Amino acid sequence: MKRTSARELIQIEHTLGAHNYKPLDVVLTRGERVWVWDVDGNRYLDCLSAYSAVNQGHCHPRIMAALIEQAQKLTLTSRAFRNDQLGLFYEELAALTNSHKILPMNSGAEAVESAIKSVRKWGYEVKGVPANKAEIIVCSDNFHGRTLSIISFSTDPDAKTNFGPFTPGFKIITFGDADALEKAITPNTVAFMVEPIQGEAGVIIPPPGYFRRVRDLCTSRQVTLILDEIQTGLGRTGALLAEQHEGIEADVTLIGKALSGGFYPVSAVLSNSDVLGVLKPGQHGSTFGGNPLACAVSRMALKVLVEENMIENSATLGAYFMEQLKGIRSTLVADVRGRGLMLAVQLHPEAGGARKYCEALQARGLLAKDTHSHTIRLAPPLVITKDEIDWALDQIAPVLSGNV
Ligand code: IF1
Repeated sequence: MKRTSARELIQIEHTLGAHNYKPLDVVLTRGERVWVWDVDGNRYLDCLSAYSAVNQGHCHPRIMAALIEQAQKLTLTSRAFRNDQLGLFYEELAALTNSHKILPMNSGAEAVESAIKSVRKWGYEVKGVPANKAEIIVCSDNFHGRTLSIISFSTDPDAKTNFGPFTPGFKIITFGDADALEKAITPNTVAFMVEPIQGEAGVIIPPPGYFRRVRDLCTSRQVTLILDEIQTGLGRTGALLAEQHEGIEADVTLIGKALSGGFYPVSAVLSNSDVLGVLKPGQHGSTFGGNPLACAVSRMALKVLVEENMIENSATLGAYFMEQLKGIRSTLVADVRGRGLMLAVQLHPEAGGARKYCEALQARGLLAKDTHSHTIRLAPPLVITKDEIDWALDQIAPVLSGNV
């Protein structure tokens, strides 16, 4: 069978594809655990994990087996009928996350949009906010997805410019400033939606005690606390949910990405009974939401995450990785930060931008993504071993020492 070369495949993508990404010119064809291979047989350590959708490692055999077994039985019924996987998915996910109600969706953005709709409805029907006056508070430098309502409250010009007119009803405050939240809350505020750690903004860690105060403010002012754990959740930060580092529980938690181990788009809104309890038949839905294939894959993705100690591995080896990164002597590095295996190396502007260092790492067999120009994100699958981290460090150290 004729093999299409990397150059030909890149050219086809350039000609026929919308240019909404600027990917590294590496054409991947196979993945296993932390390793991926390109069409020319070169091996790379994946330090992006598909933006934390492949926490369990590429093509995890047990999740693959669950996918194949379910795909041979029943893939989709719509929610007009019931299936034998959804209830079990609910039961196992609710037990793992201490949730009382679950809404299954597909993409992360759909989970975010579903939470916005539900919490507005809760505001009108339970809290008593006047019609169409609901306010949701979000943070600057947020990333919650790419749909029109979500980019309506983005502060990133690239994500927002020339997509108007926008959805009203959102207030923007500074991340990490609990006083700003207290000032922004009004009687019409129905929710505060925030990432526990801001991912796309460059792995921004909140100040100690911030989320404790946020939790108390939301409770005392009857404001729903929505934590977007689509990227931070499911072991990425060294805990099942990043909120656990803060010692709090959200009222509504959003998960996605690794909920399927990278095999299938699956997301979910996890809630106390109040918020999702407002949804009645016909008021919300999705063709693929809660389908048996998604549920079977997710059940196994959660099972292996816990049974194979990936969360503990993320905590232990994430701390080791960060300690070793901080030990690299480099005039280029302004900061090293993160939690668990959600790490970032921020370069000084004089370094000339993170992209060229990612390209240098690619040449050494390590795939990483830059964000916000000067930051290299490092987020390998949670199954990584210490030896593989040491190998990664052997590639990163010389690159950060300026030999690019
Ligand atoms: C892209 C990064 C971006 C997310 C959080 C919701 C969503 C995401 C915290 C939406 C998705 C992805 C989207 C992808 C690149 C990546 C990303 F932060 F992970 F790096 F963009 F900021 N909440 N993040 O991180 O989930 O609808 O994509 O399933 O759009 O370029 P989705």
